[in-house]
Amino acid sequence: MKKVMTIAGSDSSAGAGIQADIKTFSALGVYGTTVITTLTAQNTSTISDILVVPSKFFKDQLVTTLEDIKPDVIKIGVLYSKSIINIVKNILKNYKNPIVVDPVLYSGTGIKLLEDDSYEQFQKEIIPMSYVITPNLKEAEFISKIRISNKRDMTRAASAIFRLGASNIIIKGGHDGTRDRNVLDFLFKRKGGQPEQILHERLKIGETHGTGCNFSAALASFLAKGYDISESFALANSYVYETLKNSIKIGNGVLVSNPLYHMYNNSEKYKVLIELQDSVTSLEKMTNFFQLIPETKTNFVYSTEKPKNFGDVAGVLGRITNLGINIRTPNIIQFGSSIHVSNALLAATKFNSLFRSAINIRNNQNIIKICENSFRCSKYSRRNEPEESKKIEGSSIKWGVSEAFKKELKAELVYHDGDLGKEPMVILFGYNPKDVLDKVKIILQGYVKN
Ligand code: PXL
Repeated sequence: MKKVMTIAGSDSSAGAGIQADIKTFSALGVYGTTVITTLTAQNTSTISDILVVPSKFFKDQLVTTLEDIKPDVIKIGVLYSKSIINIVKNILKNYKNPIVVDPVLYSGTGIKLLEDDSYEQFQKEIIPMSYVITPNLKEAEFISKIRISNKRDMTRAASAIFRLGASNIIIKGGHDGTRDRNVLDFLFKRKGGQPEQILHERLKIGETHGTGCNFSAALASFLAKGYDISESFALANSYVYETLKNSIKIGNGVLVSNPLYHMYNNSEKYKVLIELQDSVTSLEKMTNFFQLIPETKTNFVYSTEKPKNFGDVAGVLGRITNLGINIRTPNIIQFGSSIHVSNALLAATKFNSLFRSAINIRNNQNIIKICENSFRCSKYSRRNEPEESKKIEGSSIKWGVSEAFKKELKAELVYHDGDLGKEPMVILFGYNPKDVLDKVKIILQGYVKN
């Protein structure tokens, strides 16, 4: 496994600093070691106190960790004091792998994270060690002493920072405080050429906490994995854009960016796909299931926890059909592939948030009789649907399922008897696909006997 060391401050609110770094390293599959410079007492609105780690102990952390675990890349964040800067410089002076320097001067909430009299030392000792330095616009202005209001200023600022000894410079446009629709980030490379730029639409989420740390930690991770500086810039940029889009409201202050979003989201979605696939396979093997497939065919869906929209509901692409007694499934299970049954499930979750799976089956008198004897059922009539709802594709079922649950909050099954040109239908709900399959089996047992 590739290894990245972060030398940075601890953030008790866990949005920035060491905590942001370790989340980012873990999400991107590299091993992170953490050498702590300062402890901050912090929340999403302010930093109330800062404790600088005693120099001797700081040095012990750095030396002991480095002796044993050799990082492929080192990331430097908050250093805070002259004494820490000097230790970092002395210990790392012969270190050959890339060093990513995030020149943190202030917290997003405006608290100083580098002592006034330490900046000179930082500029003299740390900037020249950097393989890449990642200032935001304000930091780039401070370091270069150039006010940046256009691309020419930006290029002049980069030249000034190169003169201080940086090898590559990434200037992040996200914090520029303007109302520009888009955000531009630039990579200036030591070897020259036009700067590389990446443009994103500005997210309307206000100030966020942790983004700068996530970016430099992601950059360090991609460099450690062997991507070059341009590739790492692009990859870190797109990663951070996602973490920003999925920022979370964790306290009363600013939003906190969410570097674990990809991991949670993808692993949960993966589990949903596997479980649904398993149950679809079992369904294919149920000898008599073909008798329950309606004219308009069946879909079988399963959602992530608390689904927000179709994108969170997996289903069978192209539906489950039958050819005579044989069940046919295209064997492609995808998120967003069902409209009607997903809509039914999304409506049902508003009344019972534990429902995550659903299937639609044929509605005839025998089936309804068995259902009414076995489950809590509720019924709606499509004839009562308001005109406005009829006009929107896919909204009938949402309306109907909601009506049915309003009548019977504990329903496990909802049906309607059709309308002109609309086939009558039964929709079964369950906590997971196996739960739905068990209900299907009960119906099938009664039905086949008949
Ligand atoms: O986002 C910069 C930063 C870095 N490190 C620590 C911080 C902050 C911002 O608050 O607290 C420890």
